[in-house]
Amino acid sequence: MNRTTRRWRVTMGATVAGLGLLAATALSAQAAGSTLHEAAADQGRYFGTALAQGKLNDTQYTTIADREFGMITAENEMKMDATEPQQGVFDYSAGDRIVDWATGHGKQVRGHALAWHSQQPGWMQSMEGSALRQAMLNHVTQVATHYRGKVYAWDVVNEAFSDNGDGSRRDSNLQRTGNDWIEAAFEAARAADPDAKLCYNDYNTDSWTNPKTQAVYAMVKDFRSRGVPIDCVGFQAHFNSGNPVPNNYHETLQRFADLGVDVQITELDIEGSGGSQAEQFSGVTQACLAVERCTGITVWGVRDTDSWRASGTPLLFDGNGQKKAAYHAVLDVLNGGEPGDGGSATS
Ligand code: 9MR
Repeated sequence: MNRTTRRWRVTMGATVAGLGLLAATALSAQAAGSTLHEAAADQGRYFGTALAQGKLNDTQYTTIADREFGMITAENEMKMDATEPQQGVFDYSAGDRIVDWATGHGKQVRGHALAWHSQQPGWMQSMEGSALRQAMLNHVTQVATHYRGKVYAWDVVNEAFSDNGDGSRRDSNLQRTGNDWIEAAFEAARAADPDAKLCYNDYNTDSWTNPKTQAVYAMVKDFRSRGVPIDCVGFQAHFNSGNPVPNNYHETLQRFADLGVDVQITELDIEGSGGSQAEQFSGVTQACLAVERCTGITVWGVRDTDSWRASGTPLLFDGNGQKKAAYHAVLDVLNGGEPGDGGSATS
């Protein structure tokens, strides 16, 4: 029974018992999910955030994170430069701190990210060819093995497509090792951690008509048809006025889900403020709820001041840890039970 049903029954029961309208209203309010995590869980979804290990001593930060979120992504601590600072020398201290905090507070973890052109350690940046391919595969194997059993889903490969409008792969040292580097990374991740969901994660893949979206779709379709192990696609969802939530966002999520993969919103933030920001956050939330295989939403930070683009105030809590209009809008949609059409979310 979801919250909507329960609210209905609580309200009916209260009326029948003659408790009166006020009491019924109070019970109804109590029954709705009062946090993002709770309300999302009632919809069979998770609601998560990125955390930075350097802020785990900030009690305002951890209090909000503990109360509101059920899924944790390490903002930087599990990336290649953090986990393999020297070739063959692995450092899991910062990543472990995030994972320990998450599991200690009953949360799940999204792993981010095993293979990426960016945030490579210096030694890897200067590598190429088969030596780089081997080093990348060893990295994927070692890190996925270290975190085996602790990670719900991995961003196995991050941001491998270009933004130049022709749907091509992004040029990088990894891409130059051969077009099959992505599937090789997925195979290595599956062998190392058979139980984690393996995701491809990217940005600017929100509009169904964007050539980059189409190119990622074609890759996922190809992987599915050839049995390359891929379970999910992550949509980063970094929006601002120049890159608003598209009208066809729901269609994009649904088309990917129809390939037989889960879809997840992995790094959501929307620059702006007030009602217009709140409306866009609602639209994204509605779009996810409208797609059965959209398994959860992660926002990319806790307070506006924690954001990688803090000046755009793109998150759900202000710099004082107060809930913004966007927070209430997301919570209302999660509690609404009747998903709307994400296509209504325009900026
Ligand atoms: O939020 C992250 C920021 O602290 C780092 O400096 C930055 C370095 O590239 O990465 C940010 O996170 C990125 C994520 O890992 C991948 N998608 C884009 C995110 C925002 O830049």
